Amino acid sequence: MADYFLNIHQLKNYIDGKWIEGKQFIPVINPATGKKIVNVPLSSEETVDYAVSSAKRAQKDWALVPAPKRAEIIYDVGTLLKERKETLARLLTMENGKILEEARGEVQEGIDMAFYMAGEGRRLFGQTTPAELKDKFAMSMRVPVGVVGIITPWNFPIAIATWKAFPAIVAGNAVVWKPATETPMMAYELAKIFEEAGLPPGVFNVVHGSGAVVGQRFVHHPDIRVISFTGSNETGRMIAGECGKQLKKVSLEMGGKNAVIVMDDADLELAADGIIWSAFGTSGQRCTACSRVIVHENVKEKLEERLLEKIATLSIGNGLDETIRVGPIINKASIEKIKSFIEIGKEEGAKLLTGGYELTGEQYKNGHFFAPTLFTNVTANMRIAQEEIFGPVVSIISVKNFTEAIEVNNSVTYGLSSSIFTHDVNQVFRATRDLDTGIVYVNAGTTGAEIHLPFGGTKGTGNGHRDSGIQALDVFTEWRAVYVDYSGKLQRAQLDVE
Ligand code: UN1
Repeated sequence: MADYFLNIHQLKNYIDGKWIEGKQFIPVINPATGKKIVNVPLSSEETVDYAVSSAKRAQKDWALVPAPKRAEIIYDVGTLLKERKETLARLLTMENGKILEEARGEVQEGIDMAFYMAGEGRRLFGQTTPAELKDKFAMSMRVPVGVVGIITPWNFPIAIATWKAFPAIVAGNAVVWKPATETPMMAYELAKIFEEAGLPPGVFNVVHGSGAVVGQRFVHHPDIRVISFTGSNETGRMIAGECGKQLKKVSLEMGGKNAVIVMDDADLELAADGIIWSAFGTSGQRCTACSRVIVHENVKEKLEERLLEKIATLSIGNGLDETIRVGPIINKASIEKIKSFIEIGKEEGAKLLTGGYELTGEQYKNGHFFAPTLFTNVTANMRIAQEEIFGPVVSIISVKNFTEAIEVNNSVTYGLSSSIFTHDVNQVFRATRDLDTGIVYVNAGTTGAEIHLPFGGTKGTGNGHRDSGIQALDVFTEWRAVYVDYSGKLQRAQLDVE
């Protein structure tokens, strides 16, 4: 792997099929070791404008390529991703920190998305429907929107980009992508793959840089007709406000405060495994991470014992070491945010069961690591139970019954993922009806969404759109209604009723 970096010290933007040098740069730091990986450009508004004009030009021809042919390129992209899975996973661990096993899983999401969307090239179904007049044909069809702006976070640097870019491209759009500056290597690799797969220049473009410059320009550029964003609630609201003024379509996915509910009939061993995996996997830095456990009071203590036993076995360190179960936190600012929530939890009167501190020993000194943390005796309205911490911190809230469990789950402003552990079939169906989240799991943790189902949530998690699944196509296409009158005379809808 060391050799890999000898040739690249500085990443470039990928625009119109060309690699464009940047002018200003910031370093990309491995969060486990503190070592610099590469420099990433901080691009200007002019660079965005260049990318958008290239995309606009390329999109005209791309939209005329038959969808099954467009999809063949996505299929080839999937094949290349599959061939390079291990290299990509290692790079991903280096730039993001997630353990290798999870990094492989994330690359696999991209591979799955490629093959799924490649199939969509031969579907992209519209509807035919009877017309109300004689000798008249009616149908609806999807048409591309034009140039799509994609803004993605550092916590899933490749999977989320594929959820957005692949459906957009299969549907006949051109893409301009701003990856997170913390994790630009996946963008570099994906651009190379698109180039090798033979995607025409300008259909897929990468512009590195900050949200304040590149992201802002995406939002304001009149020729970007759709913004698909995953990131913080605060930024998402700003984007939505601006896009609203411009009547620009915008799809937002902005995190969660996801809970696992454990009822008193649950398999506690399984529930504890589900909680550990979804709370401390990716060090809790997932939109879908479990950050609340809502437990029936009868089994609270037993569950806590099991969680403590399991936490004690978690090895923390550099994710490239295959024995490690929990990797680093992305950067110092995130560590500070997590620490501040530990203080808030204590002040609010929650009891710290384990963790609550940054790891500082010799092996941790150059990176950013935080101990898996459990708070108990938390009440539903405490800030630690309401706000997204984005780290390995779980709040345990005890409840008296099922109804209260559902109420507590739904008491947050987010609505991404939820889970219930129970064997009672009535509770299972009530929960799937009443949990106010876009994703519901039964007898599994809150993470692990599959790419052929819609991903997204209710309330403050989004604005009604979904990533991945067939539903992603609704973000990247307009519906067109088409009427063909073959009667040879003027027929007037709604008037010629006889
Ligand atoms: C995210 O955290 O933004 O369901 C995405 C999951 C993953 C995707 C998470 N498949 O946890």
